[in-house]
Amino acid sequence: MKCALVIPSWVPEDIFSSKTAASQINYWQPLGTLYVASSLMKAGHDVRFLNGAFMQHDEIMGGISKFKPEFIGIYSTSFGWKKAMFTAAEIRRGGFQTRPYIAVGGPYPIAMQEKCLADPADIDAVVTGEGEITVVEMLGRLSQGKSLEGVEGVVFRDGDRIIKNPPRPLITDVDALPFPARDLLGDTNNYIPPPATYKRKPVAVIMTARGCNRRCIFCFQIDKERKSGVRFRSVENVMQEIELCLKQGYREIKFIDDTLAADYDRAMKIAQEIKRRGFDFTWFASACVNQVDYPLLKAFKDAGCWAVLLGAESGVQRNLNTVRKGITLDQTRKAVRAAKKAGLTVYTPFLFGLPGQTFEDGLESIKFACEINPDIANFHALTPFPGTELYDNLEQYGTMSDDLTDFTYQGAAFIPYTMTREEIAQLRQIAFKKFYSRPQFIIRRILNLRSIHDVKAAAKGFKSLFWLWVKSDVFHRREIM
Ligand code: B12
Repeated sequence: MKCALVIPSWVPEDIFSSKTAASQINYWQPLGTLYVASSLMKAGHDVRFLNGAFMQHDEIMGGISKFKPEFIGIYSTSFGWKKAMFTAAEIRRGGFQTRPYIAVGGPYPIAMQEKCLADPADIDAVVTGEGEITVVEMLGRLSQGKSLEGVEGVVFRDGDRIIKNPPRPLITDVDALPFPARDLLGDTNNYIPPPATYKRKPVAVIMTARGCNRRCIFCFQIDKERKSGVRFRSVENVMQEIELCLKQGYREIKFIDDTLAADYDRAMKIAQEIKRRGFDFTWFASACVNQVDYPLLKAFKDAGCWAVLLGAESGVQRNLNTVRKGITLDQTRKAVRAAKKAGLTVYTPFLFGLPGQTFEDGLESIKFACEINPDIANFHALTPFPGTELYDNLEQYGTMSDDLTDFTYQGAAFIPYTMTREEIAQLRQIAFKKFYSRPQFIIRRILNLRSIHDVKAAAKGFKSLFWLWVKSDVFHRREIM
């Protein structure tokens, strides 16, 4: 069958203040959709990928009318749902000779399931979990004009009935999955992370394991109950994907595992194998602060890793406990120190608007960020994504925006009972200003400039800093353009 996989059109200003978008925008490869694509291609289907991160809506519609797909799969986050529905409605208005079958997938449909089939009836089905096997089975049925009855992991429209099939069990043999179809990406240089978070390009994204066995109340996971823990790919399988990426010309890899160190020995093995095989690429990984130590981080460094993201989230233990982060402040201090000693650039995200967090707690977190002194700190606003414990028990924690386009970590979607929306925006402004205006930070940043790219990244950072000093409401709810 002819299949089009679509990420609806979006622009950075849909998410970020135009004043800071340049230093914040992230274009990691959409791995999930590329996994679905490679499974469809392996099953013999003709697949096109239309990524709205780099295409206007009309271009997407033009691509669809030219290709005339029989099946259209639309990806959606919560932020992207309105755009997904709009895209489906536009396709229906397109009046194609053969009515394409439209299915949606991704974080929002996985969380909302049959609710995604509420009127208007533009969307035919929802893939309610991992899509690789499910979508191939769906097309097997559709190509024979058969019903989707019994296909696990699908909710579908049958006339005016909505049929909800049992969920598809999570894929355990992750080694068996074909590697993501990166060939469908077009110009790979488009897919760059935020300026200060990569060294070389093009940058590939790899996920060496699926899932997380932590229970942070704000984190969306396909495996909501964390019943399957972490599903690891073999080190050999990961090495083969790295090798393929290097053959495809990638020079940097971002490992997007929620934590690459979920299994300490395996993480050490991955680093040692990269070194032993002499793979020439730089890489960036994320890890939980109480899963790493100096020997492991040094092994990362020796294998080409230049930066590590350590999820600090807050500088107040009570706040960390409320969101069940499962770490201590001392573990964060120790991990940041060890990473610096290993010569790695340290990146720590913080969250404001945590349930129970007060404005004073927020100021305490900013103090903590300056104390541990990472190379890069980001200050997000907690977002109650559907499918999370926070979302499911919202009234226990605070209030939520009813505008899905606010679900972007940028500060309008969730307000704890202990703070106001204004205070969250104010804290983010104070945090970025205070952290990035410290003389020691500016001197270190200038002394660490090693390439034109570093200078450009620093320039974008200082431009954002300039606006943070000039404008007092950079993070206040963005006026709808
Ligand atoms: C890579 C990534 C990105 C990339 C690419 C996203 C894209 N597809 O366009 C970039 C950097 C552009 C991005 C941007 C954003 N992201 Co993002 N991102 C991720 C990340 C880190 C990895 C996604 C991934 O590849 N996972 C691995 C694969 C295996 O899982 P998967 O994507 O879920 O895919 C499976 C299923 O969903 C399904 N599936 C996937 N695609 C499709 C498509 C079809 C048609 C079908 C049927 C099925 C299907 O099958 C896949 C294979 O099993 C996730 C976190 C995570 N660990 O998943 C956050 C995540 C998806 N992002 C998130 C958010 C909030 C955003 C932003 C709003 C953030 C921001 N401030 O910029 C924007 C919104 C962009 C948009 N257009 O909606 C949230 C979404 C939560 C929610 N419920 O809405 C997540 C879950 C992070 C989190 N934990 O909070 N993101």
